[in-house]
This record gives sequence, structure tokens and C-alpha cells, in this order.
Amino acid sequence: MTSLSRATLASLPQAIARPGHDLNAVSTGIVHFGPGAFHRAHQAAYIDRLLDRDPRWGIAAVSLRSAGTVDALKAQDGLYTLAVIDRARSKRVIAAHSDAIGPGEGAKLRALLADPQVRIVTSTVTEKGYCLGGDGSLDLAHPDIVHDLVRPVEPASVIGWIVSGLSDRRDAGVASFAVLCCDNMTGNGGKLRAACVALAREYDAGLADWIEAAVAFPDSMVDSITPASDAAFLGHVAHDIGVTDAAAVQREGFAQWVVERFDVADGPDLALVGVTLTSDVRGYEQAKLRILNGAHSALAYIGLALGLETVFEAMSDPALEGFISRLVHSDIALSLKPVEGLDISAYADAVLDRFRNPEIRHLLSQIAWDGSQKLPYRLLDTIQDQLDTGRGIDRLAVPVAAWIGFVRRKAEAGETITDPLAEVLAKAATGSDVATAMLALRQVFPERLATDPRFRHALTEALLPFLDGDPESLLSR
Ligand code: CS2
Repeated sequence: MTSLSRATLASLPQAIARPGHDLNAVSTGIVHFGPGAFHRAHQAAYIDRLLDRDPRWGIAAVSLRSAGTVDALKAQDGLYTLAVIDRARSKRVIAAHSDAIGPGEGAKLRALLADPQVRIVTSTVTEKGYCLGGDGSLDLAHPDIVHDLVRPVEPASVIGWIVSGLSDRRDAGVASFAVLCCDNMTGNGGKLRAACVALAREYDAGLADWIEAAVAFPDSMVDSITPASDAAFLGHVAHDIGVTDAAAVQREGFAQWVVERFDVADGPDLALVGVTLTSDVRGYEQAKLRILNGAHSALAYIGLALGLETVFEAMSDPALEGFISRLVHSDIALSLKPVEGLDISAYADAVLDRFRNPEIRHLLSQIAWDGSQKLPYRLLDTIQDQLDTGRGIDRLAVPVAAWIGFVRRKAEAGETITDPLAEVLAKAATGSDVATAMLALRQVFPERLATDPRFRHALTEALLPFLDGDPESLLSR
């Protein structure tokens, strides 16, 4: 079977929506790090619509480590199918990528980052891709950062590349690009700014000052549930479109992108395609991270302990569903400050309803990846805020205990988990005093929380049923 490409586009069945713009007119205006499924299903779908109105914002997709997606995009002229899997289903070909850059193409990436037409650099490299330590600041001892300090013009990390791109622009007198982080971290733009400034500060204080003064790093909130593209899904797509598509992605109908208003000369008008630009993104960001992602991680670790496989299955378990609903409405929602224009309780209901989408097969094991990186933003911040206001945390301790139980079960079974701290976690979770060993991990638990006797007590209590194989007993909380 031939694959999707410009040459085969015309032969697709009528039901598959085609790009609305002239593919030859598109030029690169955005460089994006991390062309994974979430980027292709979310940001690229917005930009694809933007290109219908303004061809200057093609995306150059960059993958620093793995060649797979970049090779697939190259082979398919940047085209792929977006399947929207919801009560109403649709398929559309996305043509948002004007270029793709893989490992070993550093010279090309450097030239693009210096190109005055590139006005924004975006990233979805997941939490671990930013080389941050447990306190959210750049980890100068991270091997990639150690490398970038020695060889700043041939960096290994995203941070290194952004700093080197900005350095080249400053030297050439080219206006800086804006840097838009699209990962699920609280204050994502501020964290990325601080990391870039910290790296620059190590070898060029003038550059660090310039980045601080001249470069916009807006915060953003991104949202759309995007299960990984497995072989079965790719098979369905090939069947429906009549050609193969190695870069196809699937997502729910709902998509939201809220960006802090930022200044960049001659930048794209993202509001044209439904991106919300606001002066206060923090409230949205926190609500989404704590409610959606917090509940997701809770469903994942508790659901896996109960032998469940998908979010839909987990939400169909009455005891677990009831527990998650109380966790969201009676704990997480109370930790949030009011957000103008957002009814938090209605938002929480809408999120839980999205989890009940029967069409989406979202694996709990996928959400369980990288727990050490996700838990601080998704659950631990909430717990700290609840403790600070004197509220109880008995329910909130359950998903944290479930995560520890998950790490322990996997370690005992000799399976390596997907987590940058996999080895350290496995060691800590298999000792005799699990709670103490885990709480000692500063990369995960901040000092103040780890040493709070109320948290230690709640966690230890919640951990016992997981270690004894009786997690159901916690769900009546
Ligand atoms: C999920 C997210 O995999 C995960 O950890 O919680 O990818 C989630 O589906 C997205 O943030 C939804 O916007």
C-alpha cells in the first residue's frame, strides 16, 4: 500500500477533509521541539487552520533524540490524518508542517532558529525534557546540561538549543523569537524562562540579561485527550483513507489552548483560530493541571491496582468513579483560587464527563508514565495548599500511595517503569520502610511537604492497603 503524501492526497475518499490552504505557499514561522502525538493532534491542528488565513506560520518539527516521527513526516510531505474520536467522529488531513528536523541535523536547526521569519519556538517535550530539578529550576548537574555548558553551540537539550538560538540572534541583531512552552507544568513559561536564563548565566551573563529583558516566555494551558497511536488505530486509518499513514493521531473532540498575552513583533494571530489569549493564564493552568491531570493520575495508579486498563473502564467502576468525583469536587476544587470566567464545579463535571467518552481507549499505563515528574504539579501542590489552609488530606493521599504501590509492584515483578528516575524509585519502593525512603526523594517531594507529620501520617495510612493488596477499602473515603 502506498502512503499518504501530496501525490496521494487527491485520491483520498470524500469523507476525509483535506487541507484548506495551498501547500506550496506555506513558509516556516514556528520551530517546534517534540513532534509527538499531542503536538500533532493539538497545536498543529490549530496552526493548520491558521495557515488557511496566513501561510507564514508553517511549523518546522524538531526531534532531538528519535528519528521515527520526523522520518514519517518527511516521507509523507508533512501530511498526516487527525481522527477526532467522539460521539461524532471525523477525519481530516493536517498540513501544518513545512519542515522536519531529526537527530544529526544540527546545522539546519541552527540556521532555522536564526531565521528572522521564525517568530515563535514552541515545545512539547514532556516535563522531563526541561532538565529541571525537584524545585522546578534548571538542574545544572543533568548530563545534557553538563554537555551543553561544555559545547554551547552543539547542544543536547532543548534548553541548550533555545539559548544557542537566542545567542545567535542577539549576535546577528535579529529580533528574538517568543518561546511558548506547551507542557503540563504550573507556570510553564516562567519555568522555561528561568531555565534558559540559568543556563546562559553560566557562560555569558550579558546573554542571560538580554534573554531576561528581551524574550517573551508566555505561560500556557493546553488540553485535549490524545491516546497514543497504536497499531490497531493506524490500521483503521489506513483502511479508512486507503493509504498508509505512519504519523496519524487521534484525540477527543474537545481542545483548548489558553496562552498568556505576549509581545513578539510580527507574530501569528493565534486568536483567529480559537486560542484564548489572556493576561492571567495561571488560574486556567492550575485548574486544568489539578483537576484533569490530577484525576487522570489518580485514575491511572488506583485503576491499575484494581486490574483495570483504560480511563473509560476506570470511570465505569462505581466505587472508583465515586472516589474520583469526591476527590475532584471536595478536595481539588477547594484548593483552587477563583478564576474569572471559570465555574470550577461545572469545569470539573465537564472534565469527568470527558473521561466517560466510550469511544476513546486511553490506556492507564500511558498516563502512569513519568509519575515522578507529574505528581508534584498534579497532586503534591494541591496537598500542600490543603495543608496550608488546615484542610484534611486523607483522600488526596490515596493517589500518591497508589503511585508508590505501582512503583513497588513493577519493581517486584522486575519490570522497568517509564520514568527518568526509574532506578532510584525502584530501590526506594522495595525497601522495608517504603514511606520514609520515598519521602526522602527530594526530586519528587519538596522538603516542606515531606517533613510535615500530617502528610507522612496520611500517606503511611493510605499505603498499607496498597501493600496488602486491598486498595478497594480506600475507595469509600
Ligand atoms: C495525561 C495527559 O498522559 C497523561 O499524563 O494526563 O496527557 C492528558 O491527557 C492531557 O494533558 C489532556 O490535555
